[in-house]
Amino acid sequence: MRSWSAPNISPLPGAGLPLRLYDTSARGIRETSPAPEARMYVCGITPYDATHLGHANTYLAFDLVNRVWRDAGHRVHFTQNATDVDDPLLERAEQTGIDWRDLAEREIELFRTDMEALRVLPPDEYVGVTEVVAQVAELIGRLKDKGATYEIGRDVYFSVAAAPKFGAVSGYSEEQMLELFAERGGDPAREGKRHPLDWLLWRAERPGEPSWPSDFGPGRPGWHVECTAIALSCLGSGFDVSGGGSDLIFPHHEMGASEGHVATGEWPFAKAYVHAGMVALDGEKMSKSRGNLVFVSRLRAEHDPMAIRLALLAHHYRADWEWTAGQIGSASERLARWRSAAGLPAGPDALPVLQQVRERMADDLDTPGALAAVDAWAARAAGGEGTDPGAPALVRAIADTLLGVAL
Ligand code: 5CA
Ligand code: ZN
Repeated sequence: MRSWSAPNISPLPGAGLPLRLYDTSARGIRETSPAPEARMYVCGITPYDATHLGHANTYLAFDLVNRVWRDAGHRVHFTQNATDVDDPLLERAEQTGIDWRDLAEREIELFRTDMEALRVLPPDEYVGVTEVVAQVAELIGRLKDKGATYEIGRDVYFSVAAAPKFGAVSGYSEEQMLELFAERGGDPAREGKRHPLDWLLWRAERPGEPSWPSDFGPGRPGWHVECTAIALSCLGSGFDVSGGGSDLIFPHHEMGASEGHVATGEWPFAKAYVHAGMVALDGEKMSKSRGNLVFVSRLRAEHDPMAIRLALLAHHYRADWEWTAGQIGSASERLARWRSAAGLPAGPDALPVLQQVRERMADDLDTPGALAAVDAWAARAAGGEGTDPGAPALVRAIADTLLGVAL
């Protein structure tokens, strides 16, 4: 499908540093060492409601990965899906009387507008699952050929017993896995399963539900296998970063990694699994199912999108944090201070700021540290320090290129 428009990026002098990121599967910070072309897959939205600040926070984190890699001289091959057919989407469509296709299209379009406003670099491939059902079915066929699947009625399941690396991504105990699987769309108690953690690959057609033809009969893809199929076809296995929010660690990324492994015989499926923290509102994770949401589109009606971006960047991407109304006010004030300083005819030398921002960002995307470096420069410039006429333009370029904030 159509992606969204790319913002301009100003070039920076010199080259950025190698990016270190916390890799969930390594349980520590590791240097990413991509080939000249870095490959990243970021799980996209299930488009049954508008983009909320939690989504935006997650997509900004991976936008920073993209920007830091580019600054370090890499080309970036970036793929994202949209889960445009799935139970929650079909349920919402049913409740609201809107055709599920129209609902998905409308929310995907709003998501594009939100991403554009927040200056998130677009993926090279933005893939709706409904566009690639045949490819997903083909991957399920490969898993079947490896003896990793079985059927309950006409539904096809992946057998966890066929996955030797299962557990390597999350490191969770079986007890934790069972709890999370039940919470996050799994069906541990279904009758006929060989193991409670076996997961659905293909859901056979049910009356009134959309379906596509396949070798296993008409139906639609299960959740995890869609991302595995899209990542494999666009990026191949062994890509650099698989990304999403921390609620995707298990089951989604765990199960996807095993599918990729069993289908290709190659491990790891992704070299690093990177997860953003959860944004909460009123003490609970912001989620479409709970309905405790702050929509990016609504916030945009009243605030500069660059202030929204700065409000999110003020938190480290891996932190879990709670949105409060005051944060947009502080971010707007910061934006005003930066704009005012970056509009001065001169300021203190900004090359040290470039070095500091590069160092902070390469260190597991330390955005609070990066913002502090720009704050310090802006305060000095506002105090009349420095006579470098090129400094304000360089600070604008740093904010733009590395932080995605247009001043
Ligand atoms: N379509 C699937 C991924 S294939 C999905 O999880 N969609 S989603 O719309 O529920 O979430 C989209 C992304 O936003 C995921 O990476 C998810 O981890 C992240 N996300 C959802 N809620 C929050 C939240 N409250 N805070 C931070 N990130 C969130
Ligand atoms: Zn996904």
